[in-house]
Amino acid sequence: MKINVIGVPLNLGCDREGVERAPNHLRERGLMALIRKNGHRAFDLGNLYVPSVSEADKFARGQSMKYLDAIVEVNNNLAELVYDTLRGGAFPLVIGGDHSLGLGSASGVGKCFDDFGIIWLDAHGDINTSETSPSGNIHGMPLSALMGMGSEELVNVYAPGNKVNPQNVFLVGTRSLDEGEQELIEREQLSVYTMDTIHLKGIGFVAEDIKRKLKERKIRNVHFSIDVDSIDPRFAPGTGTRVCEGLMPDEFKDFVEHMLSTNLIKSMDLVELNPELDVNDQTTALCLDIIDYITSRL
Ligand code: HAR
Ligand code: MN
Ligand code: MN
Ligand code: MN
Repeated sequence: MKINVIGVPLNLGCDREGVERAPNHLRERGLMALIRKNGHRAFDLGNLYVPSVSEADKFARGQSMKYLDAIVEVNNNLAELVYDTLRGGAFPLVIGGDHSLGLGSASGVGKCFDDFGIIWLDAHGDINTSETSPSGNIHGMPLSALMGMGSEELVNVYAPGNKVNPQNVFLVGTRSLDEGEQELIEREQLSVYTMDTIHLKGIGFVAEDIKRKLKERKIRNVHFSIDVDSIDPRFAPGTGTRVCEGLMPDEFKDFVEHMLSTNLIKSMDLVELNPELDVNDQTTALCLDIIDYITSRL
C-alpha cells in the first residue's frame, strides 16, 4: 500500500507546548523505516505549516475559541492534503500535534466519500462547542464541528457540505465528558462506548458491536482518529490531558485489530503525544509500536 505520512506540528488547539514536537520526534526514532519494513511504499510529506501566533491572537475579535484563525488555516490545508492523498489511492497517516487536526483530516475524508463514518478512540469526547467548552481549547471541539454543530467558523472548514451523520460516529474509550458533551450525546443519540462499558462487556464486544452497526448502515469508508490519551496513563504518560482508568495496551491493540480487519479504514490520525511530558520516552516507544502494529495490518 502507498502510505502518505503527514506531520501536523500543531499545539494551538491544546494551548500547551510539547505536542508539536511529536512528528519529528517519531521520525528521528525511525517512523518511516518502520512503515517500510511492513512492506509499504511510504512517503513523508513533511510537516504542515503552522502560523506563528502572539498572545493577542489567542482570543482575537473577542471570541472564546483560542487561536481560531490559525487552527482553521491549518485544518483547511490538512483537509486538502488528505483529500489529495485519498484521490491518489494512498492512505493518509496523520501525525499530530493536538486533536484539533481531526477536523481537517476527517473533512478531507468527507469530501472524498459521501458515505463515511468516524471512530474516535479517546479518553475525551471532543464534542464541545464554543458554547459548552470549559477551556476554549479547540482540541475539545473537532468532532462536534464534523457533525455540523457549533460555531460556523469550525463547521465551515474545507467541506461544509460533507458533514458526518451523527449515527455514523463512534466514540470509544470515553471517560471524561463535560456537561454540554453529555447533553449532545443524549440529544443526538451518539454511539458512545465508555470505559465502564468496556470493563463490563469487554473490548471485543464493543468492536463487534461497531462492526455490526457499520454493516447495518452500509458504511464503506471510515476515518479512525486515535488519541493516545485513550490508553491508560501508566502506559502512556506522555500526553497533555491524562485520565486514569484507560485502555490497557492489549485492549487497545485488540480494538485496532478488529477495526482494521473490516478493511473499511481509509485514513488515520495519531495525536496528542507530548514528548516533553513523557517518562523515559515510553509513550513515544508505545506510539512506534502502535504504528508498527497498524501498518503490519494495512
Ligand atoms: N473536554 C475538555 C475541554 O474541552 C478537555 C479536552 C481534552 N481533549 C483532548 N483531546 N485531550 O481529546 O477542554
Ligand atoms: Mn482527543
Ligand atoms: Mn483526549
Ligand atoms: Mn481496565
